[in-house]
Amino acid sequence: MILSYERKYRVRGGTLLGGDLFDFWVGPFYVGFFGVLGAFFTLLGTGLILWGAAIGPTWNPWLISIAPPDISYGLALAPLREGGLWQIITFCAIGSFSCWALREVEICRKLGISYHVPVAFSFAIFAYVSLVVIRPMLLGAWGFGFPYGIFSHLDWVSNTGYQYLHFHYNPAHMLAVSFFFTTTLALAMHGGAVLSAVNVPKGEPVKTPEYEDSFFRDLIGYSIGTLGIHRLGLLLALNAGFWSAICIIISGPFWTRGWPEWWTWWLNLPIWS
Ligand code: BCL
Ligand code: UQ2
Repeated sequence: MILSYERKYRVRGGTLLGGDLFDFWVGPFYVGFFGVLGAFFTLLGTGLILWGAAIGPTWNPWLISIAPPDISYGLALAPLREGGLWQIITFCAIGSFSCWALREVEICRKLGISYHVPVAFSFAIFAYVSLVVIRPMLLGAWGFGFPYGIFSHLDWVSNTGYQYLHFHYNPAHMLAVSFFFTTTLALAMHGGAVLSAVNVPKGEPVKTPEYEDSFFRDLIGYSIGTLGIHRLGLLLALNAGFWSAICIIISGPFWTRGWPEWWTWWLNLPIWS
């Protein structure tokens, strides 16, 4: 189904690759070169996960896992059953996520809007790439990537965390966690503010944004404003993903001991030591 106003926004051009060739829609979906290439990566990657499950020991969805190669393979390619599958699946995943981001860019260009959404998604891609490419390369083996499985990736996070004794002491992890929590606080406040203003008795006009400003000025003497709350939300969310990526990249490549020990510089400041 196509909405009445949609035709107006279905304009030619704005493509980065492929020119007019893939410049069409299938139902509500814009396709584009990156739609076609992305679908290829997605189908191949998903197919390989299914194959990996089929040659594995279980079909229990909680236990299916596709592991990276042993550390002894270093940064070489491994045989398919020895982590090679994981390597191709990782390649497909990055290809698929990148195509998705570039398809977002093409849609932005068609509409003449800015690139905030693809920029935001690229922070999520960065966090994923930090786990399966950047950190493994800095440590010298694909085996440092995390396994693709529900329980197995949880085990990886736990094991990796305890390798540094107490991951809560990782300063970048502290920032990431705080940004995640603040993001949910901001979204809850914003969702609540908007709903409270539009939730009027039947037949009455909804309240204007001035009511939202007034609510927060009455409460805390400050309103960040209707545009401002969205800027803040984006800033908080991007920082959550960014500091997540940093916290794992520095664990191993730049700090090999327990994270509690990192804080000795602070404990040893001449002010109190
Ligand atoms: Mg910790 C990481 C919070 C306790 C060890 N930890 C994280 C971060 C986050 C966090 C800051 C994971 C989010 C992230 O990377 O997003 N940890 C957190 C909290 C606590 C906590 C809140 C808590 O105690 C309350 N952590 C602990 C304990 C340690 C510990 C103390 C274990 C014992 N923690 C670790 C380790 C790691 C973390 C080790 C990490 O490696 C991880 C991290 O920082 O990773 C970067 C970023 C988002 C992504 C990576 C998602 C990317 C999405 C991609 C691009 C798109 C996917 C598309 C999808 C496949 C499509 C689906 C299709 C549709 C369904 C149709
Ligand atoms: C606001 C505003 C909105 C909002 C919200 C606020 C009218 C509809 C939630 C209030 C936000 C503030 C005071 C910032 C809070 C700071 C952090 C770090 C959570 O003023 O303008 O628009 O939704």
